[in-house]
Amino acid sequence: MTIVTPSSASTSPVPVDETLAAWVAEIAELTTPDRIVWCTGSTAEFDTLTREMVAQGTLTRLNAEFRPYSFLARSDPSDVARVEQRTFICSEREEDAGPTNNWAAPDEMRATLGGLFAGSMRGRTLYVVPFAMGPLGSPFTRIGVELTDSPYVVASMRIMTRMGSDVLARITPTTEWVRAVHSVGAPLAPGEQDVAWPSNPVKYISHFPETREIWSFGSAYGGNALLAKKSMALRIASVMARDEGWLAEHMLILKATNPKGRSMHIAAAFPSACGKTNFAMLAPTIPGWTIETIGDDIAWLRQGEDGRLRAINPEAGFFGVAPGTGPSTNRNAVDMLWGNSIFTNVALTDDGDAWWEGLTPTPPAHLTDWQGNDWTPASGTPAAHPNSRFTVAAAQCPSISDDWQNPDGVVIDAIIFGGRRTSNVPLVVEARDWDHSVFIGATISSEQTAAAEGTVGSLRRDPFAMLPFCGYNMADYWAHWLSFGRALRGRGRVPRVFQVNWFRKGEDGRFLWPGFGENVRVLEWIMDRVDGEVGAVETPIGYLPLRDGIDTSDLDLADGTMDELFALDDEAWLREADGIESYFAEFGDRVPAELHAQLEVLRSMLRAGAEGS
Ligand code: GTP
Ligand code: SPV
Ligand code: MN
Repeated sequence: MTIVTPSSASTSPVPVDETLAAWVAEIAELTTPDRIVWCTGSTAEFDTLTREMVAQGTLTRLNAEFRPYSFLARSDPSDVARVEQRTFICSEREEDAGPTNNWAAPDEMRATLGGLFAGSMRGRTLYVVPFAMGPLGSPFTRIGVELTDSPYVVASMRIMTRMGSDVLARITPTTEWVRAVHSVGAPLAPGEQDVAWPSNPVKYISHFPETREIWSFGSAYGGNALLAKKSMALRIASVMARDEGWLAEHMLILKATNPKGRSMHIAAAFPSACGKTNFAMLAPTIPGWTIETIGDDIAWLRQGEDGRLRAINPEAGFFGVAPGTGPSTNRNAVDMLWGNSIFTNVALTDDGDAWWEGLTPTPPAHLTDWQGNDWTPASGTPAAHPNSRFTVAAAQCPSISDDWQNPDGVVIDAIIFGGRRTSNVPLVVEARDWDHSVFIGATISSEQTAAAEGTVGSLRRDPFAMLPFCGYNMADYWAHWLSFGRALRGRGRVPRVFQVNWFRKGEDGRFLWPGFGENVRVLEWIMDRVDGEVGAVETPIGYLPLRDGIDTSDLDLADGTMDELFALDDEAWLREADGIESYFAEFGDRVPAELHAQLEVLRSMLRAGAEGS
């Protein structure tokens, strides 16, 4: 850790690019921190930071007997999730942000932020965090620098990204890098006692896509504050990708190998807290299958030299949902969390370990809940916050693939879109062709989760699982996907596309499908379809498995469950079609003609079906 005063910002451990040094000095002048630290990314630095946070009360060290080198952070109760209403895309023109983003004029936003950031780091340290998204040296990789006054952010960024001196050394006058500024917005007066989780009720998560800048104020929660992740690797990167002909997506990447030894790589987009981490680490229930993990949240995809679709996981760690993670749902995640982990807003056991709903079949008799209160099973509230999270290095995952850092990425054979739908959407359906795939992605709706502020359970459109993360007009993003497919078709192979829904419920309100490790049964069908080994039934919404097309042997399903999972209600789908028409209308004439055409195909097939029956 190199400590320098604001006036000598260039005295860093490695030579610093002059533009970077000047920018750090400029931000320091605005935010007036007491000191500046250039982060090296070393283990010693991480150790110092976490010790300081323990002393300060931000972190509690977990009992090393159960969870070595691990910590619990309790956030302010008002700073537990992404704040979509406070997230802005400040493009020059409002129409370039589109109707699904909050827009603010760049000049106005700069003026607002200038006021908020003035003196905002007083009494604190400004950390300079150089980071790479993607393996160093890969053609996919992009660099950024986050300036933050939160040591929690620094420690998390060290786990989640490749961070420190190696990245700093790569920043030269010709390097393109993303500028990201973050402040918790809680300056300290001289001698003022700090709180455990400083934050500010006023929050702004602002993006300037044209200048590739990010300014985040008031929150230290992951998605609002680890700016490499959603802000850079999705919102800013989606704009870079549009301009440069690639894709930045909210997708996991996995490698599946079937008992015949056939392997495929699959990328899947599910909305926040809809199962990406779990699917990426799936422990198959059918013998002979192997699933390996490449990424659990973000994928960057491009056409390789060979014309094939290739993808990397730009991250280096997992910031995963804790509740629901247990030995029977996600064994790999439980095992990877043996140590070296930061837990945020989970409960604390009396012997100093972490606990959350779903970790064990029954809760301990007594806990300290995520807000630091006594808790017993009779309390009637969750002990861990529903959006409590773990932060852990990807390398600790037992199912991590040898290829997870392959600089050339892995070849993607199939893409899956998913969502959380109580009704209507079948367990799995295959798209007819690329245009239909984009139509499916564009019209996905999903029930909202605790990952963002809002009403949990309310159904909303979440196109490509990118609603909160697309840095430009969503209709232009659909057009970009269409043209990306044309480019693939021109030179290589277009991956097959599927939609899944693990969350359909029966009349009793229970999930019809067992999910988790049993999802391998759906993967099996998908792989067999890609290889042309099984037939399908054509329906208005795409190709469905033949009767008994999904292997359900040894599954304890109630009679008629598979019929319910695939039941197609034409009337309900005609209403969906009306909903899609109104949705498209929100984007005016920017909606690609191909998508209107797909809507008409859907309608006419539904009407023909309704007449035929
Ligand atoms: P983000 O990190 O927010 O992007 O979420 P994610 O998509 O990685 O979601 P994650 O895998 O963490 O799952 C979120 C919640 O859904 C957890 O509580 C899981 O236990 C639950 N879940 C995941 N897969 C399944 C499944 O197949 N069936 C059911 N019923 N629940 C699931
Ligand atoms: C999500 O909300 O989709 C996440 C968690 O992956 S966060 O990084 O906080 O956005
Ligand atoms: Mn996510």
